[in-house]
Amino acid sequence: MLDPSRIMQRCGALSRHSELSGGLTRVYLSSEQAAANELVLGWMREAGMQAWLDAIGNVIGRYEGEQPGLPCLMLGSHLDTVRDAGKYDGMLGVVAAIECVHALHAAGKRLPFAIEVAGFADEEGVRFGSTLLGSRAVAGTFRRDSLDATDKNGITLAEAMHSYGLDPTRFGEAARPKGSVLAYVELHIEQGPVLEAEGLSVGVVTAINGATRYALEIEGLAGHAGTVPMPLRQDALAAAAECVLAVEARCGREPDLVGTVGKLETLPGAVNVIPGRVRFTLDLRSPSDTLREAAVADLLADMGRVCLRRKVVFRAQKMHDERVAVCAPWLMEQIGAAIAAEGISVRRLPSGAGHDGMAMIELCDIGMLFVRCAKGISHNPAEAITAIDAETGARVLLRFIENFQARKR
Ligand code: HGY
Ligand code: MN
Ligand code: MN
Repeated sequence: MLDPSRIMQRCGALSRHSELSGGLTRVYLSSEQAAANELVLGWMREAGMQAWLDAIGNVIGRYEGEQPGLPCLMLGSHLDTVRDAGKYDGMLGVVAAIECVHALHAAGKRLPFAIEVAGFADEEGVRFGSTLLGSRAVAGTFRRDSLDATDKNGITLAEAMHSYGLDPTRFGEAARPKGSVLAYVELHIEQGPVLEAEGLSVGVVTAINGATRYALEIEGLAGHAGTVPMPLRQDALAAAAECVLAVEARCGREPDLVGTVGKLETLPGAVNVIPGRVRFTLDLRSPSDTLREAAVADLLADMGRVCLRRKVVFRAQKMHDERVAVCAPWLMEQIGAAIAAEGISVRRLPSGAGHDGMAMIELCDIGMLFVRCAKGISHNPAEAITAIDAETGARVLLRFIENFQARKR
């Protein structure tokens, strides 16, 4: 009853709604996201669900249980992407979940709980810097001051919501009451090499690594590249370069720590001007919150010292900070049982990548099912999966759903 070619075709269809010609970039509250949402709403309705856009811009589909109004098992993932993204990060989880509901509906099957599929609107946090905005609203942890965050054009989240047709003052309406969601379970590509290296198509996630993001700025003194002697320079980019290498050195010291400077902007950005200002980002992850917090403290101190020595000003603004999100053992068991029933050995593994479960854990227990992706490549247009693995993932998810036993939290 599951149609893997439809899963692959739908991920392809979604990838065509992009601001990037020849590639995939779809950010929160963009016209591209509005177009992609329309596709997903239609697929949800075809699968027998009521479907709507919630107060923060998530796409939600609901398939009633044996009687209307029952608490739901929530599935899904995110529909926004990074810049120049692959077509499966996020989208596969939404499309595969819809495929499972489609199969239940085609078989006229109703379960002792409702099923909801969420297409979260902003997991990547590319447009406004902070992340998980859609899932935080559902979990009831969305912070009002997030509405003041601005994008690269100075548009605030509140203004973007208005232009999108949403009332920013009503974001609270997306929040779910405790108990209305029995569990949140997300199917997602692994975005790492483990499953492929071990010849496995699927795996059970144990925990989602903690993550910290900072927006950093160094202010030096712009000057004439031809006239200012080297010892007199306050070169913001040279200082930033030392900071970037400090990230690499500090994180390279610990196996359970990764640090990335993903974005760096040099101003004014002319070949013959000493850079007066640099804005850059820091992304730090670890399965240990203690390790991550220590690394953040060390790096901010190191960067401060570099800037002091170079007589430039250092500014740091925390944009995101999420502790490790541990998947519930009872959900890991039920997902594992569904994998074993397919004759696949059950591999448990942590997620180095962040996911909406980091927000949803405030509302309910969370579980994740990983699907193998080629060479573990992700956040890259080369991201790829096979139709067979897409089908296996959907088959395991459907078996998990049909055997799901709710637990009290
Ligand atoms: O950054 C992450 O780990 C996720 O893709 N948002
Ligand atoms: Mn991602
Ligand atoms: Mn993702």
